[in-house]
Amino acid sequence: MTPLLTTDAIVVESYVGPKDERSLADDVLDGLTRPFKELPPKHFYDARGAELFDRICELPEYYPTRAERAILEERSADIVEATGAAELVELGSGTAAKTRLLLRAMADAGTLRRYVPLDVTESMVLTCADELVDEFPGLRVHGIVGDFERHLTHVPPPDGPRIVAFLGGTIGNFTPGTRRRFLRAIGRLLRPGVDHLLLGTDLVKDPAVLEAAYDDSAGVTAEFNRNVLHVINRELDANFDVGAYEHVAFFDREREWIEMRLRAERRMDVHVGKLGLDVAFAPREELRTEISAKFTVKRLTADLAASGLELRDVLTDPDELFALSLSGRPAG
Ligand code: SAH
Ligand code: AVI
Repeated sequence: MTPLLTTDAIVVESYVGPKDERSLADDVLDGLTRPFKELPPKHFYDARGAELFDRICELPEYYPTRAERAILEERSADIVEATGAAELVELGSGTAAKTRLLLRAMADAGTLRRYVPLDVTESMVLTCADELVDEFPGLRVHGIVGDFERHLTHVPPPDGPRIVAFLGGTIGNFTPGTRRRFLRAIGRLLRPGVDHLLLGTDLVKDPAVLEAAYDDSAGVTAEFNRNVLHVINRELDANFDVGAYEHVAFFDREREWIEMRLRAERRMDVHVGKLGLDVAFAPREELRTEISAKFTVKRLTADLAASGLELRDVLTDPDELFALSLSGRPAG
């Protein structure tokens, strides 16, 4: 662990370092040598990827952020009343833009004590810690720069009734088996009968609406998708011809998930210098970069139950595009 910042109100610890270059290296070695090439989505988010994601959230086609915000605007006070939360732990916190609505409701209820953001992007955790202690006098922030798949155990013990928030539909970026394992791991941060998980899930809907959200007319999602190749070029000394990969996004109706891929427009021979690895792409060969699962309440309930969590409430926006659910470990 490396301490990054310590003041009266803020502690920020980092659990990523040279070992995490390793994690990109392992993922590239493993993912690009498979019969069907694949990379995990966490490597999108360097500083440029985080900025592109912010732009995605503003796009007319990308409704999840606005829908989730609408629910939080309407229901944050109810969520705080139902949970009595004094502490908010947030996984994949990003800029914590929507989180402010929850923190405000906690402050208004007089319960707010601590915010614990966890994100892989260091600059995000540092900036939002700084901003939030200014915005909420008396708030303490314990920031964690880390990988939520590996570093959940570094979340400090609870300081009062806790909400663990996992917003934006990021849970949909896991494959189904990993998703349930991850929900179970989140459950270990919750005390039975006391703490809650607040989970954002995008809902199944018209495939045309879904596909437009992942293939916007301004091409921002395409840039976000290709950004992972820039990351590999820079971090692992590779020579992807980034512009020669086409953005592909489609809704898999059977699995009910969006899949994003990068399609090589011609034969490509890529060298990854730091790994001493040569990778060939056939013309039109595709590399899967992300899945984004869409949910029904039935599936959500089943996933939570399989992970030892009990659904308490499901909140949706007026158009039923997105759901925020509140769940917990059963008492006793
Ligand atoms: N919660 C915000 C941001 C969602 S974008 C919202 O709802 O708008 C996904 C966020 O998760 C990004 O900030 C990214 O840096 C972070 N992230 C992705 N994979 C991660 C991982 N494995 N560990 C920690 N953070 C991760
Ligand atoms: C972060 N995550 C929930 C986004 C999603 O919708 O799956 C990432 C994203 N990919 C393309 N656009 C946005």
